[in-house]
Amino acid sequence: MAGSSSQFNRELFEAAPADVVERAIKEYVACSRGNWHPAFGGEAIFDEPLVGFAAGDDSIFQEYKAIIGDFHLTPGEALVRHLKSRMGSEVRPARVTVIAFVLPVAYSTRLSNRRETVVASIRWNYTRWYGQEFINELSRYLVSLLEGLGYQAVAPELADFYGWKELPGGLASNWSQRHIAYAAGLGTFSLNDGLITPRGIALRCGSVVTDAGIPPTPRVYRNHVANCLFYRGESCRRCIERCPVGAISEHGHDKNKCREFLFVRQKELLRELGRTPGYTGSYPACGLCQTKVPCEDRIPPAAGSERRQTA
Ligand code: B12
Ligand code: SF4
Ligand code: SF4
Repeated sequence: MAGSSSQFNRELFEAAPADVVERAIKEYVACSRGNWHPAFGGEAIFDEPLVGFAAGDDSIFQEYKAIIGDFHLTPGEALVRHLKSRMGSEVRPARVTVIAFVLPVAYSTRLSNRRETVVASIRWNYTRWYGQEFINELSRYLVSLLEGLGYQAVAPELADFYGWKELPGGLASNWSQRHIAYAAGLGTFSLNDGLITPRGIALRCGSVVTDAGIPPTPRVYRNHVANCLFYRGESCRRCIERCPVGAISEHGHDKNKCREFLFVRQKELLRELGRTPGYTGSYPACGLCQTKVPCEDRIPPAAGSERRQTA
């Protein structure tokens, strides 16, 4: 009777698909050991996630081809590529939905990074390392959940078609998680490029594309930089001041400078500071511009009501 029980689950899913997916993601984040910092007594890597949905035929995905580049995939293109690699032939799904999730970095990690001025804290580095492994695990879980219900699903960042392009302004992937999260109503961009959500800018994010129909989340923000104080004309420069290499200015974020710091200069600095390679783990991080800033854990309130981050 496996068929009828999966039919039953599918009926439950179809009655409230957004609620089922949001709950599944939140429960997975709350319960999975993958969301434990192995080196810090099993403390959580991420807090409760935000979840949003976008329709695959939303015109914003075509706009991204102009904003980012022609190589940036629409959700439909991502799913078609996935189906082609699975079935060998071109299958066009009748509907396409993107599920986007934002994982806010836990308080203890943000606090540790607030204290840093030169390189990231070890907790922040381990969040880049184990946190990304957890995002991959969560994405695979979501895919198998949807496939178990009889839908097609793919996590584009884990697919063989995922890649980057080296543009003059810096690296750009063919599946930008922040742009996907923006399309799914989860936040806006900022002066330092980071996505600012109701849970702040100190986060990591991910997404899955499926042929299940899920109503889209409305985009409530005035424009694509509405959550950043600088673009609201409130003269915030905190992320500029936090960057150890001057990669942020009133003209925005210099990705090449940031990247050079992350992958080259930082190594020398860590040696000078006497830190072993284990300090960064498998991937160097930084994120000083995402901590001890007014947008760290919230959409910053208007001037006058701002609570300055201490410690
Ligand atoms: C390449 C990359 C980098 C590069 C370049 C960063 C960049 N800005 O693109 C380097 C190595 C420098 C880097 C550094 C970091 N990264 Co990085 N990186 C990526 C990666 C792999 C791809 C990003 C990408 O392709 N962007 C595409 C380009 C075109 O986007 P963009 O230039 O930012 O977009 C601008 C324009 O589109 C513009 N825009 C103009 N007009 C319009 C109109 C509309 C309507 C819209 C929507 C936008 C728009 O707005 C944007 C902001 O200015 C993603 C993972 C992924 N697959 O998405 C992670 C990712 C962006 N990185 C992340 C993080 C956390 C970091 C670091 C903090 C390192 C760390 N872990 O400690 C730093 C932060 C640097 C910074 N201030 O952004 C997070 C983002 C978290 C956040 N709050 O935004 C991501 C999403 C990883 C993840 N899975 O969570 N990263
Ligand atoms: S620190 Fe200020 S200027 Fe920088 S992203 Fe946050 S709100 Fe915008
Ligand atoms: S991640 Fe570090 S180097 Fe890059 S912009 Fe932010 S503070 Fe500067």
